[in-house]
Amino acid sequence: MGIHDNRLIKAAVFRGKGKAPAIEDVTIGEPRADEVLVRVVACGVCHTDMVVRDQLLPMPLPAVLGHEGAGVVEAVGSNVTKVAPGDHVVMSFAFCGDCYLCDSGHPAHCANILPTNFGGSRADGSTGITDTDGKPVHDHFFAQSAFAQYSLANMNNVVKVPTDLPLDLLAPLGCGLQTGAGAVLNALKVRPGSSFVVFGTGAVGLAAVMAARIAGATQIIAVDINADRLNLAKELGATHTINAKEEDPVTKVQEISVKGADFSLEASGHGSVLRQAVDCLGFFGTCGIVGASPLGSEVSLDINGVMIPAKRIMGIVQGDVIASTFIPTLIEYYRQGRFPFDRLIKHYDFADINQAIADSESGKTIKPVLRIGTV
Ligand code: CXF
Ligand code: ZN
Repeated sequence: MGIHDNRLIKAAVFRGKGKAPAIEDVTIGEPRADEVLVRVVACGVCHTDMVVRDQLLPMPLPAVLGHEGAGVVEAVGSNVTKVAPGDHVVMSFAFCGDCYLCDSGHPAHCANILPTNFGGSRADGSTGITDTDGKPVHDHFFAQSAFAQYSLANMNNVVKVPTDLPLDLLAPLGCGLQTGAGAVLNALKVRPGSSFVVFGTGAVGLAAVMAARIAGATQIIAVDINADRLNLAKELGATHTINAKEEDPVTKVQEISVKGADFSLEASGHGSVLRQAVDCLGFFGTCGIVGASPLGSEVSLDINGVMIPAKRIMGIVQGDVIASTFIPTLIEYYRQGRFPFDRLIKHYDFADINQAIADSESGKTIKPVLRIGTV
């Protein structure tokens, strides 16, 4: 399907705090000089979409969400040279490209990460989407708003991908999967022979398990309260699992690792779990935080229990990766059978977006991916 002359497309519009989206007819504008118009083929559903729907991370509504989009480049602005019409792309997170953090190779920790991803518009306040009443709809969520047939991405956040792999497989690489894998391989730099514990076995946590095996960790411990997911974690590389409903994970990790864990990753978004992820570390152990919590969430720590064993706590956004190099690496691991992330995915029609969201929230589906268009 080509874009209609009047640029009328379908998009899932989130109109109120906590409310389910509805698919509406909206109009999308032309790409600006630094933008890429992408015909969206698929988009993953990530926990952060729900966090924003519920306004726990505020973004102005009504808005088109969706930030694990993948599709085919339809048109590019005059400054864009890295992709051309017809290219297959995965869209990832937005960053300003101008601040000292972007300059030092940490675009996921960009000083403008909140306005560029959650501002609900371009930097100048304009949106590319209007509803049937002619009113602007907030967009540019993660510079994509990909729960829609077309997306206005930025040249910064499109990653060219091979055309022989399906876009409805590759879509979630742009957020959840690179977050878990990047945390292990890039931020924590889990060492061969080390012990690694992940708290939370959603898409991020399971990506971390697969990455810990790639990194050569010899103890890979998955903690959750969902027995099915713990079984899947074992199939994907966990050497041990702990059901936190049945056993105390801190005691159990200390028993398994003897000296305490070298690395832990908090991927559940709960403060009480973060405390466990710190408590289970050994001397010089590092705990990474990737679970998104409501703004203002706090946790208490045993100060001497952190200081004396020289524990480290590391905040990690999007695995602190450069998406344009890390996503192709994950694709190579997939081809080699070392990162079988297809095991996490269940596909839904775009029209069933609310079922996909419900199945994600109930834990029935690990990574819902919406099929929005064809190649
Ligand atoms: C977010 C979490 C908050 C900062 C930006 C990235 N996660 C994406 O799903
Ligand atoms: Zn996400």
